[in-house]
Amino acid sequence: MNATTDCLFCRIVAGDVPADLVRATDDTLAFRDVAPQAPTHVLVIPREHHRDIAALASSDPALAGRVIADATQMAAELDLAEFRLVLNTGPSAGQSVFHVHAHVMAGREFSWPPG
Ligand code: DGP
Repeated sequence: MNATTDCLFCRIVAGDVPADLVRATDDTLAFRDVAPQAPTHVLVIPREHHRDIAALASSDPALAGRVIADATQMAAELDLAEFRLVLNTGPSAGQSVFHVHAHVMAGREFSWPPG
């Protein structure tokens, strides 16, 4: 796969696909999910292409840490006292876009176990 042209989230990073940006750092972007599953639903991604959190944590654990740190920092900036943080990893776990992303969801009650 050519990450820059074939990956939807790489195209968002490149500015070729529009996104409702919430936060940007040198390493990560946070933007609103196009199909929100909660009143607040933001995706946090590394700018660099990695397929999923397992691939990212194995090739660059420091960047994996920054994705999580930036997700929690973004939640604090949005005044989200409580939130759900989800990284679907693989199709059977619900991953549909294969550029690692952390879902930050808040503003409603969440059930457990997740479906
Ligand atoms: P997952 O199923 O965990 O891979 O989550 C992918 C999420 O990406 C899903 O919640 C919908 C969201 N999404 C898909 N296409 C777009 C898009 O073009 N823009 C934005 N902002 N979100 C998208």
